[in-house]
Amino acid sequence: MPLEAHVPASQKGIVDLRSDTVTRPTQAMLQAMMEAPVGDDVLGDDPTVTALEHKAAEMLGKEAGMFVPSGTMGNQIAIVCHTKRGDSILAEQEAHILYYEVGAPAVISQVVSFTLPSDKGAMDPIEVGKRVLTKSLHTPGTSLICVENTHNRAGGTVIPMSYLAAYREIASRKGVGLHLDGARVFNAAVALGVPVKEIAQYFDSVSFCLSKGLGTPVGSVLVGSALLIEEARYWRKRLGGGMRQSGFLAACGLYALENNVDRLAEDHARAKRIAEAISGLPGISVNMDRVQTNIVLADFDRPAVDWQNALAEKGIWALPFGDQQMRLVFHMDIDDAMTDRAIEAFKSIAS
Ligand code: TLP
Repeated sequence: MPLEAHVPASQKGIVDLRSDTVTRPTQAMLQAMMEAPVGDDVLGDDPTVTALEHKAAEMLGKEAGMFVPSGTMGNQIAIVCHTKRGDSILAEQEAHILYYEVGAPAVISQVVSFTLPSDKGAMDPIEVGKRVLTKSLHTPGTSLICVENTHNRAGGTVIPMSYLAAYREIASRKGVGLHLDGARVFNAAVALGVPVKEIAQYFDSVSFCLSKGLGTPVGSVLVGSALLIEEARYWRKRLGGGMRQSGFLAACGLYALENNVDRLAEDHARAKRIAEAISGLPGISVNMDRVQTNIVLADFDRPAVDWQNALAEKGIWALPFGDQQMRLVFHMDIDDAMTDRAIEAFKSIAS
């Protein structure tokens, strides 16, 4: 199905690199949606939601899964299930759960968040071990370590498998939970050339997004033990995340898990191609070590907002990611020709 088929007229000609959340469902995905048998999922009888939850759990090697409206809800429900009020969690200092979820761990779970710096999103396991606090009359005991893979603010970087194994060893030895914000865990799996299960095996819970590189309009899945997901269902309802005929959305998720995983490699290749083409143009540099999946962080010698405006005039949309940095994100709705147009726009603005 040609791309034009699912891009509304108002968006035609725009190369939208703001996020991999901007994709529209393809005709095939819409077809899957239309054919989905549905029920009332709050009453527990939507067969398509149940099928998605089973498939997700199976792919990630966990006992159970729960469909949620967003990655934020998946992460925050995981945190509240792993912790008690007054506990602490440990996460990388620019982790999405702390940086972009508007203080939810403090508001919903009422936990203290301790942070660690990282090398490209990967916290040093030795430092993680040192920062796990034992509960005492004085200290808020650590009950959860959170990892993000791929790491968004680090530029879509993949956390090395050896680090994941080390975090697992620490979490088991110290008796704390280990959660993965795997919004883009399928990008990590494709970049490493491993089944996603191999990454998920180290974690007690994983939240992953269907609405990013996998190309669905809405939704994430939280997977973990049957016990954790049972508790998670109470929290989803409490937070207003119980949805009714959500099988229409889950059908997109099922379609994406079956059809859109391997193609993530194309997004990675395009990200690498633009990074190589623009790095070194006057006033632009890209740290190529960070270009590992579908995200490119471009550093400028002038305000990123100037670049944003100049690019927008040429039909290229992207968002500043700091005063002099811009994030370019590749996804299903960007093809080779659009990548070339973006490269040409950068070249003409830089010259
Ligand atoms: N990330 C969005 C923005 O919120 C920044 C984006 O455009 O990248 N974990 C990670 C690592 C994420 O990148 C995101 C979304 C989420 C969780 C939250 O997912 P949603 O938006 O579904 O709540």
